[in-house]
Amino acid sequence: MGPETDTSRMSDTIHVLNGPNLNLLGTREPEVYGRATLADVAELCRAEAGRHGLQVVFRQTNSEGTLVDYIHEARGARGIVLNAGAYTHTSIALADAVAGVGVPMIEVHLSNVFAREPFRHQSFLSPVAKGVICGFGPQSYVLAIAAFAQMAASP
Ligand code: CA2
Repeated sequence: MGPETDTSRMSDTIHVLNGPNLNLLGTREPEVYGRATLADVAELCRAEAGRHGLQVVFRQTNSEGTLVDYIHEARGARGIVLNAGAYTHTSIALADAVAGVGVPMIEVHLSNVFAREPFRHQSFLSPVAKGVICGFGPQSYVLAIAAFAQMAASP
């Protein structure tokens, strides 16, 4: 087994980080974001991670600086699943934080941002992401966790 296939020393923790207003999920705009709450999304993430023997740290903040701190605190993790909300479209600080920690990050969105307003088509995070998943509602998060599990199995 070469070093690229030896997952024995790899962290089994994935940090799922959520940005501004995602605490409102399930309470408003169900036609855009669905009826699941953020607690429901956390549960789906934990269930998917558990299927792969992985742990989840699930966090949400409305503050850009706190999101930078959460990204720093994910140093050493297997991966970061990041829904930065509207900061996706504005934040160089978040992009720098992701590039700085050296942890692979998958950008996720509940909605298909490319089917929405043009300002949502621009992401400062996509260039520093391993990949981007959008448009599948809470399943976007589940797919990202499955992708990390699969990347570890066959990088
Ligand atoms: O589709 C996504 O996941 C977004 O990241 C959600 C952000 C939006 O700014 C991005 O363009 C796409 C907005 C999160 C706000 O979520 C709410 C949920 C329910 C009610 C109000 C806001």
